[in-house]
Amino acid sequence: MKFRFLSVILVFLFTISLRLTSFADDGYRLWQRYDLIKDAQKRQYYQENTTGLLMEGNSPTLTAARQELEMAISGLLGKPLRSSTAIASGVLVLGTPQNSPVIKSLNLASKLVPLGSEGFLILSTTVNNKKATVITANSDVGVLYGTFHFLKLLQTQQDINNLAISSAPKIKNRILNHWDNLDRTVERGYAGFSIWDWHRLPDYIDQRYLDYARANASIGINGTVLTNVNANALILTKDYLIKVKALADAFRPYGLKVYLTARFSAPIEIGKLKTADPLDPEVKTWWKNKAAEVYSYVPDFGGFLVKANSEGQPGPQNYGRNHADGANMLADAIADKGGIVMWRAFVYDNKVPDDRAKQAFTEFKPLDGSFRKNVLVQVKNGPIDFQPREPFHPLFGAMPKTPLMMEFQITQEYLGQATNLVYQAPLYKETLDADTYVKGAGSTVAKVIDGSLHHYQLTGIAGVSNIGNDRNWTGHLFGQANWYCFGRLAWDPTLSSEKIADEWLRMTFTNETAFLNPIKNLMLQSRETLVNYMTPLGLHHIMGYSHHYGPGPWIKDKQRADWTSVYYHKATAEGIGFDRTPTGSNALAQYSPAIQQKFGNPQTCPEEFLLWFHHLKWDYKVKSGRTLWGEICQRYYQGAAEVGKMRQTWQTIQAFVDAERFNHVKMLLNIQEKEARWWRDACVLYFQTFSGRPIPAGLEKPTQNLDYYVSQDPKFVPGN
Ligand code: BDP
Repeated sequence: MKFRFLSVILVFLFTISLRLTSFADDGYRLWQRYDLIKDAQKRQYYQENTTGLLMEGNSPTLTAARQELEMAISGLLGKPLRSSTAIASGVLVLGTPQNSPVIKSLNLASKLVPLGSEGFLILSTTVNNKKATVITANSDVGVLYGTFHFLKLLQTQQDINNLAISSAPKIKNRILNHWDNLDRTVERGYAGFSIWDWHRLPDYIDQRYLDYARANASIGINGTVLTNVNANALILTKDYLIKVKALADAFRPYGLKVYLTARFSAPIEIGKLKTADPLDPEVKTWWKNKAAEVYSYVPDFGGFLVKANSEGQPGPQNYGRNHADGANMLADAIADKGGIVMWRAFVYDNKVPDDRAKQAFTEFKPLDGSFRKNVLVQVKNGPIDFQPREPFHPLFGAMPKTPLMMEFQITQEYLGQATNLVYQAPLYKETLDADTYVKGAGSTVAKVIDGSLHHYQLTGIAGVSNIGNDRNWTGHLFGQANWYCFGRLAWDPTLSSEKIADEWLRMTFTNETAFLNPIKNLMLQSRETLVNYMTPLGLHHIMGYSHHYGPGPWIKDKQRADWTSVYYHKATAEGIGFDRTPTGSNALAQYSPAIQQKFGNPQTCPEEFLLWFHHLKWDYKVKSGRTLWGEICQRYYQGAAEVGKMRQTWQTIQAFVDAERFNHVKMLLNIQEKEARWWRDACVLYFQTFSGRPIPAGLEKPTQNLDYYVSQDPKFVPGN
């Protein structure tokens, strides 16, 4: 009897542990989880609307769409999706008017034409008096995008009757930039090593490559630059090009084009030429032949991304030529193949005795209009370098005759790397929605880069990837939301941060509102929280030296002044901040008069940019009525305290998340809180040495003294 009782207990415990392990989840599936919808009624409803699949084409792209639907429907609804050969009630009809006679018979041309080569249409309709859902487009890849959109409706449990969705991307080239080296280290990568396993390519096609392509297609990303902007010319040799071809072949069905970074000195390094001068005929011929070779492996190769004459990279200026000379030479080499050159404007030189924030504008503005038609100038969102907050880059309001491409950083180099939860959509939106006033009010950065303001034909947006070979892809599970939101905003910059967070959370975790509400708020607040504990009120570039991890406002006396912190905060016994008004560097003059007027006066300058543009006395009164010193302290403490609240909020949703993912985020929030307090204490103590004022009453005292924080110098920070 006793034995039986014991065995019943054992079986019970075993079952529970099985259940728990089956709930455990390492995050590999991203937002494409397709777990059974628990609500039987909802399942029934979706089943009635997905009774079969009528799809006539069988291109690799349509096959990918079919496979995705089959996998998703059987997961979400617990039943296989059968192929239909005829219209039955509730059938899904997929295809283009070219490959599907049923779709052709619906005469959708007037609706399809405006959607271009990538847009899609999802329609609830009746065919032969039978209810059907049609997913169609002008191209197979449009159908694939539509398929992912349809699946999102199921995953986020939306109504799927009466659908009349038409969607087309607002920006043409939506591209990830991988800063991945050929030895598989990733510059500023915090999620392990590179996902490109060059050693085993071309013969070994890791399942990850396909899952990567699926994930990108699901959010409309249509290009990937495989290699670091600090480029290695070897990628352009035959040994590597055959590997590049293998990746391109794997990605092609998903509409994902491959691009490479071009090292400007490649003609010397791998071509044995004496020069890389862009005007030298031999150099031109070398690149033309090289391009032809690349296209012989990858016929739909996208083109080159180039970092030139920046941070020690070679470029046209080595030969007395300018950026347009360099970009145009490469552009000519690939123009007849339809390739593009993305030429980066991230240039600054410590030998130039001018505010670093001004230098890109100074170099590029005079070149407006002198680039070839297939060149995009790729500009970082702000004029310094992916700081937690920067004003928009002044070039966005200054190059009406040159297509400008946005460069955001998805990897969190300056945003707590992969230990901090920071949802970046609000950062991206802040830049996209910023008004350049270049053609009067409403000339937003988004309208510049989507081409609508200056009628650019060629448009683009890039995100520096946060992807590595960690099981969960991005190191921090919530880093996935940044990959996701980049793709969604690249497709449609007008989407709200809130809507994107909602979609991502529903697909990644659950549709339960008791989970969604608090965690969505947590995400939406997270970026401002980080700004507060790192760089409040317009402070910038005060992080640890070189690895950029942790606080380092005391960094000075390095090989380059523009890589120190004191260059940027300019704290003295009188005050703090970088004067970029006419009494200082006058970087403000690079913006339109409306902005100059507003930002030039500390009283009207948005407080979030106060110390970006102004050097102010410690006793300067800010909007809250506090002194500047008091406000700086207040923000640092508030930021750190908010991370404590994030940690508590996460604790309240435990019931909705599997143990593995719950604990992953929980442990990282513990780390984030420690780091936020580290930033707070280090910065407040350091700035106090200038302000000479006490930490306001009511705020807890730092546990260590300043020397302790200054002596912290972690040695092996990833991504460095
Ligand atoms: C900086 C990074 C550096 C990059 C550089 C760039 O610290 O690793 O190479 O940007 O964008 O943010 O070229």
